[in-house]
Amino acid sequence: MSAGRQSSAGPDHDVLVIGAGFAGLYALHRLRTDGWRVRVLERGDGIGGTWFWNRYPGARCDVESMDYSYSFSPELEQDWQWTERYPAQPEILAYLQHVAERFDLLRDIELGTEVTAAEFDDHAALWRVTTAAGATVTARYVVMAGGNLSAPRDPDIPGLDTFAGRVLHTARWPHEEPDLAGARVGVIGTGSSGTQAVPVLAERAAHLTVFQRTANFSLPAHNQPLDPEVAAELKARYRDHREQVRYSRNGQLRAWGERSALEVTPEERDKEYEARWQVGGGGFIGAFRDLLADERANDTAADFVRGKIREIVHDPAVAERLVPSGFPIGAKRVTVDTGYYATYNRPGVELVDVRADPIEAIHPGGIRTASGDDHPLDVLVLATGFDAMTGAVLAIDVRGRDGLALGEKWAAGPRTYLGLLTAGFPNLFLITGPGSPSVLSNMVVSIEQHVDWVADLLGALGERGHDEVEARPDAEDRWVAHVNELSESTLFPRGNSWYLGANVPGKPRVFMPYVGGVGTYRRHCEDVAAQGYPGLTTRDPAAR
Ligand code: NA7
Repeated sequence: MSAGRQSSAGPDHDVLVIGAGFAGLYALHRLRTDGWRVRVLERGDGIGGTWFWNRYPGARCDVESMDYSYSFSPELEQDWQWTERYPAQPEILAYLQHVAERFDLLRDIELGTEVTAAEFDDHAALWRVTTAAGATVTARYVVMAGGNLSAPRDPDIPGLDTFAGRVLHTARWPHEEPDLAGARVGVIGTGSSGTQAVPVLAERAAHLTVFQRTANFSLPAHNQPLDPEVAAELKARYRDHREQVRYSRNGQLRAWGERSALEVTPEERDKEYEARWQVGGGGFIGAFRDLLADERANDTAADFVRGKIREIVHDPAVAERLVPSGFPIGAKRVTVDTGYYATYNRPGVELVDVRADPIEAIHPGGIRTASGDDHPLDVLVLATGFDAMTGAVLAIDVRGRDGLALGEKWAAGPRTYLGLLTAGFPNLFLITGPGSPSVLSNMVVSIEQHVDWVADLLGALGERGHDEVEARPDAEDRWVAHVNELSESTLFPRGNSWYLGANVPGKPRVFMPYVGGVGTYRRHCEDVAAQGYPGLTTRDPAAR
């Protein structure tokens, strides 16, 4: 590629990348290889993004390790050895550190640098980016690689700041592991983070109280050491495998059932569910083609999991509290756990249903619920989730053409073209932004696809001699309508989930990810590029 030629005058950098997780690291590598002068600004004191911050006990990816890894380097994928079927947080972080060193990325990353504002200068066609330390840097292009689940949320519960013990958020877990021996620990939240942390916290604490507002569907991971022979066999055909993954439904090669759950006998159905339950992981939800489209089909899968919960949990009253109801399985993110339900059979583990008996207040000694019950605690763990998908981008005061604030433009929900650009904000790219498969996919696959698409676009722009690119409002409108229409044909919007912004008071309820599948989406993006980017306007610097 012959980029970088626009770099001689003007901005400090060709490209500023915000965030040094999976997305930022690959963006730096790819764009720098293409000849651009790239700088990465990262808020954390280390690289790794999600995996730098979410170091709570039990933190593990719910995508298998051989797939949750970069595909851009055949040598890297051959050299790196994963040790478990599902990678734990320390191993992912070690992998990213290896990648950063192997590709000499660290020299272009500024750690401990939080971006607070980014303003587009119409006249000069560049972005002026401000950091929390007050520094200003300029760049022609900005790549938002701050992650989909990186703006943690504290619960809005009175008295949180009066708690006398230690408060730990799963997404800001301390680097020095807290000693919980002898402690009475409370956990608020039973999403993926809570569900993964609870079994490990139960082993470490003297007493564990879990405060559950919504019972979630959780599937066993059946995590195990990765058999070196299985890994070697996959490595022998890794290139083909990666290619198939790129055009798959969700960035993982799963067997997606082609039958309807309603066209088979109850026995056949249960046999299929049981087989998938035994395999473990999220593939359960692909047992039949209509589980996320038809409520009656969905009920059969939900009932199967409810039966499993009742089987695993000895105390029937506790089991009933853990049985989810009121939303389809899969409409809220299904969690993938290791021994979650069985943890409630341990002595010293208590489940409080705060939907039935809401938390009234946190006080210095613990948590009091509306019924007057008091739960004394020494440590309070918040597994209360994130302002998902838009939180990290909107935490920055982003201003586009004519000073338009992104927060204003997205006041009724995020609007993007392909989840990659947003009209009125030239030269700004969103990696795995709302309107793309993002959180419904294997993130690494989607990240690589987005970074490559942006890099190819910048290359094409350079060839035209242009240095400004922007989504056309009409193309964006059509994309937003398409994304909405697709999600409305599924059960997803019925989940009241963070996919919809439902966990953040006041956040507009818009189903944010693209549900049409990773392969379909990729083909669409490829077509857009092959047709010369009809949804974009590009500009010649001479016209300024
Ligand atoms: P989630 O999935 O958003 O889970 C947050 C949990 O915290 C969920 O159970 C919430 O209950 C609960 N919560 C939030 N606020 C409160 C208050 N005020 N009171 C009681 N309970 C509360 O976040 P995670 O970190 O677990 O997972 C996020 C994603 O990261 C995950 O899906 C993977 O993709 C990785 P609610 O359901 O809202 O009733």
